[in-house]
Amino acid sequence: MADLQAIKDAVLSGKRKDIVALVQSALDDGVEPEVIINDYMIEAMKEVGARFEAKKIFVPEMMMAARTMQTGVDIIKPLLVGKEGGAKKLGKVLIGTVFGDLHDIGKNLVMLLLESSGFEVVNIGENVTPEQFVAKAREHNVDIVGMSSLLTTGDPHVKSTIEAFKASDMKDKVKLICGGAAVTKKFSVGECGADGYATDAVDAVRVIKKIMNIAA
Ligand code: B12
Repeated sequence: MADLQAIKDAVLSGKRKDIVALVQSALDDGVEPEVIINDYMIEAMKEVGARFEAKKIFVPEMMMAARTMQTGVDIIKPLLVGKEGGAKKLGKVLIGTVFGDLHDIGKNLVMLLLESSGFEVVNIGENVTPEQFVAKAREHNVDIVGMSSLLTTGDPHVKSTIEAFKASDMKDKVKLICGGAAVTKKFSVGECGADGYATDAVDAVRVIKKIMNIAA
């Protein structure tokens, strides 16, 4: 019988060596990959954040948890991405984490879910300047640009990235969507003028389909 709580505990305590066998055993028992990610690994990362905030753990522990989660996601990834096979792509999305921010787990999950939902995704990494966002969107001729921001110090960079798009030749070509723990709909859409905001990876797929007028 799959021990799903043990998956959560392994991420929480950064037991990277254990996660492979635990996730594999859950998959072998028929647990849906989405359930493992959403209900156990993401929940564990939320708890990690709360413990960090309460000064019960520090950056090294947070790093171990993040690496453990990434290792678990790597096992699940082929299963999710394989789902859409060679089907025609719904659209092209560029995704990156804003300047000054190195967090990538959430962004990579959004990418994974978009790919498994039939989108082509170009991942331009972390610590991306507004100029790089615009240049890469032009180079790859994308429909949507996703910005991830986990640090509240990233707010000005979210704003300046949106401004850079609005001042560029890309302004009528791409739609902009924001997400990440530091961003709100009020800030990104209301104050900065993004086209959309999503709370999590599932919501990101829903919002992007809505923006692109694709039936859910
Ligand atoms: C893991 C982690 C780290 C890891 C990152 C490893 C990695 N490879 O990403 C490490 C240890 C490196 C790290 C470093 C730091 N971190 Co940190 N980190 C976290 C932690 C615990 C979890 C983040 C995470 O991966 N969550 C799991 C994923 C699945 O969730 P998510 O990122 O929110 O993504 C989901 C949604 O937000 C959304 N989404 C995300 N991106 C996008 C993009 C788009 C387009 C869309 C539509 C949706 C979307 O969908 C995702 C999937 O569902 C958070 C706590 C938290 N609650 O967020 C702190 C947290 C973000 N970190 C914090 C801090 C302070 C730091 C450091 C400054 C610490 C330090 N003193 O050095 C550094 C900053 C380094 C830098 N320059 O970026 C603070 C930020 C506080 C603030 N108000 O700004 C937090 C909130 C912790 C806390 N409670 O204090 N961190």
